[in-house]
Amino acid sequence: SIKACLFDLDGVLVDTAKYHYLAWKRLAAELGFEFTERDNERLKGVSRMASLDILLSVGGLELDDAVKLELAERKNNWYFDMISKMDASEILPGALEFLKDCRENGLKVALGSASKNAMTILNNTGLTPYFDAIIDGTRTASAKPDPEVFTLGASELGISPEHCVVFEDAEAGIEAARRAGMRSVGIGSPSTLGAADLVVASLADMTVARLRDIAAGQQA
Ligand code: G16
Ligand code: MG
Repeated sequence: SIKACLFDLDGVLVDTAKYHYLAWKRLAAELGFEFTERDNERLKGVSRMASLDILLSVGGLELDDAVKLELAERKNNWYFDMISKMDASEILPGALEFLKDCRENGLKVALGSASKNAMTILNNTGLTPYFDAIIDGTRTASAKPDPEVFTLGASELGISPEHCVVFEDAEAGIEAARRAGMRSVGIGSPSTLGAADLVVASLADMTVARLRDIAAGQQA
């Protein structure tokens, strides 16, 4: 049976990907090359420094660690300015309703995000009170597809992995759920998230009743 839901943040509950993209694009422009929306797809769910490495490879640049840290900080300052202006209107369709549905049905709720800015986003959008546990990029050593972020979330909730479902928009996140021994629901397209137990276009297509049907179906 399902006792807990663990949510990725960016791309599942809020659309911060567009702000990450604007900030990375600006950094690329300052470094003298173009960074397309298609390039940006490769950064989804990836940590800040790993994202920078991908961006620099697009521009054919190799820089030393001190310079890279400075560039990542510059990008994060622009990004932080943008997320500082976020409010509840930027919660993705169906997300708030599904979080409420989970709580009303007695399911535990955790966040499992790679972002070090997760608390700012949760507070500005008013989502913080919906979570029993919050695991973000400030609390983990290994990034997805390593299962750490979800394993830590489940243990903080006191629920064993086989009773957990992960909601993710990134392939690396679905793989992290699998390695954690948890079920997963992909938010997006089956072409990239085919490894998930179920794929839906958005949380607007999700209810706790439907989640329980799927879990029951898998046991049969
Ligand atoms: C998010 C985004 C990634 C971003 C990462 C780190 O992860 O999907 O694009 O690079 O966080 O973010 P920050 O620079 O704020 O620490 P998630 O796991 O919420 O999808
Ligand atoms: Mg994501």
